[in-house]
Amino acid sequence: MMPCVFTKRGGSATTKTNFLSPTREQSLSPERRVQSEKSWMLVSAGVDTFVFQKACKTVMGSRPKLHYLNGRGRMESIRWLLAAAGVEFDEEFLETREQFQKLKNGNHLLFQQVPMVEMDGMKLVQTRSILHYIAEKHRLFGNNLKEKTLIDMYVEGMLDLLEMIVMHPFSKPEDQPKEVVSMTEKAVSRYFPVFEKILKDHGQTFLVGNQLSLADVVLLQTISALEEKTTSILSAFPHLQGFSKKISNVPTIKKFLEPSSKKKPPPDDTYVKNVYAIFAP
Ligand SMILES: N[C@@H](CCC(=O)N[C@@H](CS)C(=O)NCC(=O)O)C(=O)O
Repeated sequence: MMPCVFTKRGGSATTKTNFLSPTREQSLSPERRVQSEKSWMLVSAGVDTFVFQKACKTVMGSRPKLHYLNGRGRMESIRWLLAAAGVEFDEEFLETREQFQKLKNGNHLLFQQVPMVEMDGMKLVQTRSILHYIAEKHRLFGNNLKEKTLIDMYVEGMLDLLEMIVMHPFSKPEDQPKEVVSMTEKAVSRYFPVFEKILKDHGQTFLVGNQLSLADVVLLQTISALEEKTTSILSAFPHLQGFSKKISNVPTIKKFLEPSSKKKPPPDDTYVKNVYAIFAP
């Protein structure tokens, strides 16, 4: 990406408008000087480089912007994935019903729902589609159709579990303990044995293709959310314990697991009240 400092908005072929002094320009590295020249060539060709560079940055280079509440919900897998991919992102938190209405009125939400992620000039919605786009873009979605399908199947299984976890804080308080028992039971009898066997059978660190993928990220997110409720949930799964440790140490993920990251805390009463205030009809 060419920096925007070399030419002034509306610079024309007859006026090479340069913000840098000749001495400063001389001090540039050869690469920066080539960039400067390229900018000058664009101006000569009648292209407004300021607008051109800004457009490039907006479409391809800028940080994704996440639109959701300041809480986990359906956005949390997307945060995990972006973090795992080493992508810095910004967040615009929905705090009021009016803000949500404004997004809807502005036709920013295809189906009038969030999560919505602005990236690469698009306004992406539907959690799974967003995950697929980011995973594909950052090579976290396998190397061939078979790997992609395995990753997709594993992720769908995890998202079924995560859906229960996402909805859990909205159940009646008296039903919540029973739900935790039921989630734990589902995890240890239906889902975790599958991943334990996969890891045991192929003996590799990652679930698919011997490299980090969306499936690893979503599985770790699910394990971590369930461990918050049932600390010993992995006790019968030695391979998943090893997996959890290794994936947590992938540098990008390790950083996301640090307290200062954009990872959200478990939902509390304030978050639940906010959700009702913003979304309830
Ligand atoms: N299938 C959609 C479901 C999105 C969804 O239900 N979003 C909720 C917030 S988590 C929402 O926007 N609710 C407001 C509404 O449906 O009017 C997805 O996975 O993104």
